[in-house]
Amino acid sequence: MFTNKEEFKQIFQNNVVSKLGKPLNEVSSEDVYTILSRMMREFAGREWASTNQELRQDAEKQVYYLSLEFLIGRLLGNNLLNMGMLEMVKSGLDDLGISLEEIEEQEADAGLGNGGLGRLAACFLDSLASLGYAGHGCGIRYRYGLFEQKIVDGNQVELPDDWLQKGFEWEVRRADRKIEVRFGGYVETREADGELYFSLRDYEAVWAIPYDVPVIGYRGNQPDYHVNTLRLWSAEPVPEMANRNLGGAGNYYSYLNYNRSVESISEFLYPDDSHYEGRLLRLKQQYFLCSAGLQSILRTYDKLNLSYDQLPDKIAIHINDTHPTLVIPELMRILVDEKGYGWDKAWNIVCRTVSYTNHTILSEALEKWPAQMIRDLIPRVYMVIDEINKRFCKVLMEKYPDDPERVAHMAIIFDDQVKMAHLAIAGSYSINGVAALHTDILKEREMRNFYELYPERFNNKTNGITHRRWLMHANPELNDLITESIGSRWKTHPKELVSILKYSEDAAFQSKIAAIKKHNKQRLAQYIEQKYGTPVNTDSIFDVQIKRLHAYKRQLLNILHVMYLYNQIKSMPSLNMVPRTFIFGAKAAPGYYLAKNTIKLINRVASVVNNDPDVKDKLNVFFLENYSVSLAEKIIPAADISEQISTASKEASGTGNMKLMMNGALTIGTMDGANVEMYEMLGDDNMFIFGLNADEVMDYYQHGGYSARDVYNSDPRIKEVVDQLITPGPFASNTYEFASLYQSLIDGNDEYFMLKDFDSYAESHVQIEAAYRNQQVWLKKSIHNIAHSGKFSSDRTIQQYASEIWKIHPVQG
Ligand code: 26V
Repeated sequence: MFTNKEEFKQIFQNNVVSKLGKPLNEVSSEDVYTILSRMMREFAGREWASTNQELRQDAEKQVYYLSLEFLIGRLLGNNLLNMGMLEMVKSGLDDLGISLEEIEEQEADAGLGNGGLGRLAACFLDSLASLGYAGHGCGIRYRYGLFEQKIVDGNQVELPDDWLQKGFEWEVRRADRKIEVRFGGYVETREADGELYFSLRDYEAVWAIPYDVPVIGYRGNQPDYHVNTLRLWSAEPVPEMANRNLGGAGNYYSYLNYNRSVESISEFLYPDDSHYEGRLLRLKQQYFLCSAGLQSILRTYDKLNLSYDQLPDKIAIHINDTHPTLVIPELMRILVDEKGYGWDKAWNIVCRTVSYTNHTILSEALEKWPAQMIRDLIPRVYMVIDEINKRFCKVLMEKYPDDPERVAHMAIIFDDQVKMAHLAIAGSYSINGVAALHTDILKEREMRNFYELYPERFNNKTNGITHRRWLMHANPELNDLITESIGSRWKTHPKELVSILKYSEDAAFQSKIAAIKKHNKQRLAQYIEQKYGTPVNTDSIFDVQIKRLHAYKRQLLNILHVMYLYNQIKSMPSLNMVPRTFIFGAKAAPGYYLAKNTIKLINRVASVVNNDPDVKDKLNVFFLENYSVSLAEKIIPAADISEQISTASKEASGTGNMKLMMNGALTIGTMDGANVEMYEMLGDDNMFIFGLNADEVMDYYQHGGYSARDVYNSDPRIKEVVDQLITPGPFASNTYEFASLYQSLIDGNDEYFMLKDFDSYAESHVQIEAAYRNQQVWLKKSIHNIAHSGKFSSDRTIQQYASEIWKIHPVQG
C-alpha cells in the first residue's frame, strides 16, 4: 500500500518491471493500464475483505439489486477518485511522463446495458457504496455487451462488443462459489403423510460461475472506504452432463451441443430495449440470473443460522423492471420444496422480501411470456406461478364478484400468457415509478386496478445520477471551481451545490464558468476533428441530444427542425444567427427500421449542412458514432443545450437530462419524466419548456382529434421539411429512402405529435438564441442549473430507497 506519491511511483515501477519484464520507457499505454488497474484492484482488495468481514459480523440488513443490466462503463478513473488516490496517481504518472487521461482511454467500457435502466443500476451501486450501505448488484457477465456501432454510408452497422478481449482487470472469478441452475425436465409428484412433494427429474444442469467486481465507495480522502460487490454470473457446462442420455443419443456430439447451448446463456446482451420479443434464450438468461442470484443470497443468509421467518428482516431483494421477476416464484419454490414451508407462510415471506421498480409504460416493452415456454423451460417454477395466479384470482373474485372483466385484466396468466408486471406486483411489498409524473400515470392509468387493490404498495422514487462520475470525474475543472468557491462538503452532500447560487451574478465566477465550458467544448471539438476530420466552431452553441434512438424520444423532431433552419439560411443567406452545432449520439435496436432510418437522415443532413458553403459557418451537425458511457463523459461537460424532447407521458424519467443540467447545460424540453421536477426547481427563467403536456397527449390518444395532415397543410415550414423527406433535393436522393419517416408522420398520423409540437419547439429555439446572445444572463441560468442539480444526485434517490423501501441503514459512515 502506498501513502504518498513517491511510494506510488516506486511500487508502480516495481510492478512494471516484475510483471512485464520491461523498462518503463518500453511499455505501451495498454500495458500501463493493465498494471495500474490490477494494482488498484489489489489495493482495494484489502478494504473489500474488511467490508465483507464487517458485513458477516454485523448482520445488518442487506439489499441485493437484481438487474439484467449494469452499464458501468470504465472503472479506473472513478475507482481512483473514490479511493481518494486520483490526484496522487495522476501527478505520480505525470512525473514519469505518462498521462493518466491517455491511460484511462485504454480501458474498454463495460457496456452491459442498453441505456437508462442499466446506467441507473450502475449509478445506484456507486451511491450505495458511497453512502456505506450493504447493497450488492447481481447481474450477468455477458461475453458481449451492447453492440459497437459503426456508421457506414450513413447507416448504422452493428459489430460485436468484444469487451473482454484484453481481459477485465477489476473482476475476480470465484469458481469455488459456483451454483447449479436447472432447466427442463419434468416434475415428479409424490404424496407422503397427506402432503405433496415435488422433485424435478431429468433436468439439464448448468453451472453459474460468479465473477465479483468491487464497488468502491467514495470516502473523500479517508482510507477506510466501503466496498460492496457486483456479482456477475457466467454460464458454464457441468462436465457430468456428458454421462447423461442427452437428446436420446447420449454421445459425445450431443454433449458438445449441450456445451454450446449452455455457453450461449451468458453470451450476449439483448440489444432491443423498445420492443419485447418472447425469445427463449432471453427467458433462460432471466431464470439463470434469478436462480443463481437467489441461491447465492440464501447461502450467505444461511451462515447467520436464522430461521427463514426472519429473511425479510435481513434481506431485501429489489428487481430492476420485470426482467428478474422469476425471483418471486423461485423463492417460493425454494421455501416450499426445499425448506419445508407451507404455502401461506412462504408467500408471506416472499411478499415482504421483494420490491419492484417499473421503468416504462410503453406497452410494446411490457413482458408477456407464452405460458408453454415457461412450462417447458422451468416446469416446477411454472407450477408455482400457476398456483400464485390461482390464489391471486381467487382474492380478486372475492373482492370484485360482479366484475369478471376486471379479474381477467388483472390475472397473472391470461390467454396462455404470463404477464410479468402482474406477477411482480402480486409478489412485492413495494412498487415504484421513477419520477413523480411517471408514478402518477402508473397509479391513475396504467396500473390503476392494482393501485386500487394495493394503494400502500405504490410509491415514487425519482431517479438520480452519481455526481461523482458525472461531475467530479467527467468535469474536473468544474469540480475544482465549485470546491474552491464553497468547500468540499457538497461532494458528500450534493444538495449543497445550491450554495453556488450566491455567485450566480458574480462576474468573476461567471467568467470562470464560461472558461470551463469553453475548455470542455475545445476538448470535444478536438475529439470530433480528429475522428471525423471536420473542424468544429467552439463559439457556436453546442446543442446535444444523446440517448437511445426511439420514436418517442423524437430525434426526428430535432432533425426536422435542423432542416428547417437550413431552409431558412438558404432562403436568406445574410441571416444573422448565433452559429449552432447540433450533436447527436444514439444507438438503434438492430431490428428497429424507423430508428435506423432516422440515423440515416441525421447523417444525410449532417453531410449536407457541413459541406454547404452558405450554411456551414452557421450550422453544423455531427452524429457521433458508438454512443456509450465513455463518450457521454466527453460530450456532457461540453454541452450548452440539452435536448429532452420526448412526447409528454412517454419518458418515464430520463437521466441524461440530469447529467447535462449538472454540467451547466440549459434544457429545452417537454413536461415529461423528471423534466417536470427540474422545471419545479428552475422555472421559466432557467429552462425552455415547449409542447403538449401529458394530459393533452393522453387526451388525444383517448378521444382522437389530432390530424397531422392538417398541421402539415397549414404550416409551410412543416410542409417544406416533410416534403423534403420524399422529394429528391438537398436531403433525399430519391423518393423512397426516407419514405418510412414520411409515412409515419403523415399516413400514420404522427403518433408522437412531432408536427403538433414543431411550432412551439421552433419558438423555444428562437428564445435560446436570444438568451445566448446575452452571455451574462446565459451564465446566470447555467449556474442555476448546476446549483439545483443536487436534488438529482443518486445519493438522494438511494437514501429514499434505503429508508422508505428497503429499511436498511449504513454499515459505515
Ligand atoms: C426492455 C427490454 C425488452 C426486452 C429485451 C431487453 C429489454 C431491455 C430493457 C427494456 C426496458 C427498457 C426500459 C428503460 O430503459 N426505461 C428507462 O429507464 C430509465 C431509468 O429509470 C428512465 O430514466 C427512462 O426514462 C426509461 O425509458
